[in-house]
Order: sequence, then structure tokens, then C-alpha cells
Amino acid sequence: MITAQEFCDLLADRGFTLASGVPCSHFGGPIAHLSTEPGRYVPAPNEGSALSVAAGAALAGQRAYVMLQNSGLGNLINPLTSLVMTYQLPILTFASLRGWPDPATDEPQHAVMGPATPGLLDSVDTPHHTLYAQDGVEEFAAVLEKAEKDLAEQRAPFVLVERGAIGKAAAANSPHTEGLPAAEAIRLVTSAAPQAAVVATTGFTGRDTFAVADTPSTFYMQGSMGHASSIGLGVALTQPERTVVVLDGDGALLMHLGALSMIGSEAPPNLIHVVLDNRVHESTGGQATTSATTSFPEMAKAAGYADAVVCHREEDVQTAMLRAQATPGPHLICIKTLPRTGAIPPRATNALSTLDIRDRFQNDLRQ
Ligand SMILES: Cc1ncc(C[n+]2csc(CCOP(=O)(O)OP(=O)(O)O)c2C)c(N)n1
Repeated sequence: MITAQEFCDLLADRGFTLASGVPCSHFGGPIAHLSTEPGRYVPAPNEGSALSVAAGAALAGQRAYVMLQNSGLGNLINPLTSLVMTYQLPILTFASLRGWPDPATDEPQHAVMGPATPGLLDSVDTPHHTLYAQDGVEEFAAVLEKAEKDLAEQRAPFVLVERGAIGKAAAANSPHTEGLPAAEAIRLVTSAAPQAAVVATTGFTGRDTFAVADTPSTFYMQGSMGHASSIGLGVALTQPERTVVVLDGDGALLMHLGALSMIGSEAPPNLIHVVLDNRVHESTGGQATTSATTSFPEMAKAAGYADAVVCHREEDVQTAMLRAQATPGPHLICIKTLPRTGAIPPRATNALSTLDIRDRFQNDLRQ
């Protein structure tokens, strides 16, 4: 294992002065380290944007690198092939190896992408090297040396990073003290709409929902980050008599922000889009999102939602949920939530298979 500082320093020594990415817990150390000073790390909404930031920096004469979870390869493959490879921009990308080498030891949403990652890169003729958990500074330097050869040929190499290869750094304490605990916010929302079909976003939200409000009418969307509101739209359009509640995260909403415009345009009256806004990617270690400078309610209203509010307290959530069910939507309810203090509950797939989750949800919707 190398330390987060060694990782960042070796890259800085080679002139890589800017990084962008979407967090994976594998990169919690470097992201925390780089974020201690402004201007070194750009938190991107999705992996394609991160690669494109690095592409812009490369065009403007700066060496930049990208960090991402391999589950985000799907978000990145378009700018990788149609931008970076087409214009031959030398960019270095680090991708974690979730679901690899043995998918059975990781969460089910990584089972397809884990073993497929090296072959997927091969299929688009992208060179890749691997940093293993037991590798030290010397091995990392050798990996970078190989990557430099690719970069010199105007190629865009990947370094695939095994779990445990890079050390952690202490995450910055969240400066936010206003809001509700996430599990409490979820309990308030779901108990105010007990008949609703619920779609819970990836990460800790699904775990909290499973812990405090599990019902067969809940779809736990593990993986496919950023798509909970689109799934909710599909359900709401298909079942216009049923209230549909989407439990989203700030990082997840930002990942595919265009969904706001799609929902505003389709205008399903039965959709309540709840955003649990803790301003961080809490599930991957608390790396900042960019939500602190974004107003989700104003965006939703501008995108055509019927109503959008922000809630800080229990009473705000109760009032917002009553209103959202009494007047036609789509509604956006942005609940400010606090940094987590207690234990992290187990995920739904510890008790249910993904097919159980699908079948329960489908049966409930058919009734
Ligand atoms: C495409 C993709 N990129 C990255 C991840 C890794 N990931 C899992 S949860 C998460 C953070 C989600 O942040 P947010 O929606 O704000 O919810 P929170 O973790 O704060 O509850 C990330 C980045 C992922 N699952 N999928």
C-alpha cells in the first residue's frame, strides 16, 4: 500500500497539478489530501465530466488526472472514445476495481462491471496497468513510468486500483450543523406517505430506508447512481393513481441533473422528489459535492416542477409532505441533512436478493 500523500506527491512530481473525479472509497485518501488546498481537485458531477475537465486542462497545457469508481466507466466511455481518443489527448485515469477479482466479495451492483473492466478497456483499445494492494512506492513509480510511455504516444492510459492499494486520509469535518439526521428525514417522509411507491437512491440512503422504513413497495436502487428520479418518473407515468416518492441524494441528483428538466417537462402530478442534501458523498467517505453553491428548489422550479421547497426541521418536512399530496406535482422537497454520527446500517441486499427487491416491488405495484 502507498499513502495518499505518496500517491499525490508522485503525481505532482511528474507535473500532474490538477485532478478531477467522482469519489470511490478507494480514492478517499487522495481526494481528502488534495482538497485541503483549493484548486487541486475539481469534484465532478459524473465521470464523463471529470474526464472532460482533464481534457480541457490538457488542451490548455496542464497535466491532469482523473479518479473514479469502475462503476462510472459507463458515464465516461463516450468522452473517452469520442473526445479523448479522437483528439488524442494524453490523460491519465485511475479507476478503482470494485467487484474484482471476485465479484462475490463485493456488492451485487459490481458483479458485472468488476470482471468486465479490463476487457471493456481492451475493447476500446485503451492501455491499462494495475496497482495492487501489496504494491509500494517503487511499484507505483514503475506503473507511472509505463503510463508515461502511453501518454508520450498521445494515448490515455488507465491505472486500475485494487482495494487497499492507497491509504486513507482523515476526511474533513463537515461544517454543516443545520438539518435533520438522514434516517429521521426518511422516516418522516415515508410515514407521511404510507401508500406511496418509494425509489431509494444508491449508497447510505438505501441502507437507512431499509433500516427505518422497509416495505415491499420500496425499490432499493443499488448502483445506477443518479437514476432514481428517472426510475420514479417511469413508475409515476405508468401508475398515475399511485403516489411515487423518490429518495435522492445531492451527489446522485447532480450526477444526472438533466432528469430535473425531463421530470418538469413530463410533469407527473403524482411524483414527489425528495433530495437528502448533506452536501457530501457520505457513502464514499464524505467528499464534498458541489451542492453548497446550488439551489435544488430553484433549479426544480426553473425546470418546470409545480412546487419546490427546502426543509431544515421536522415541521417543515411534515408541512411539505402534506402539501405535496394535496396539490398536483411534480414536487421537489430538499431536506438539509446532518453528517452521520451513528453506525451505518446494513444494505438491503444483505437480507434480500436484487431479484427479491424487484419482485416485491413489481407485485406491490400490480395490486
Ligand atoms: C456511476 C457511479 N459513480 C460513483 C459511484 C460511487 N458512489 C456510491 S454512493 C456515492 C455517493 C452518493 O452521494 P449522495 O447522493 O450525495 O448520497 P450520500 O452518499 O451523501 O448519502 C458514490 C460517489 C457509484 N455508485 N456510481
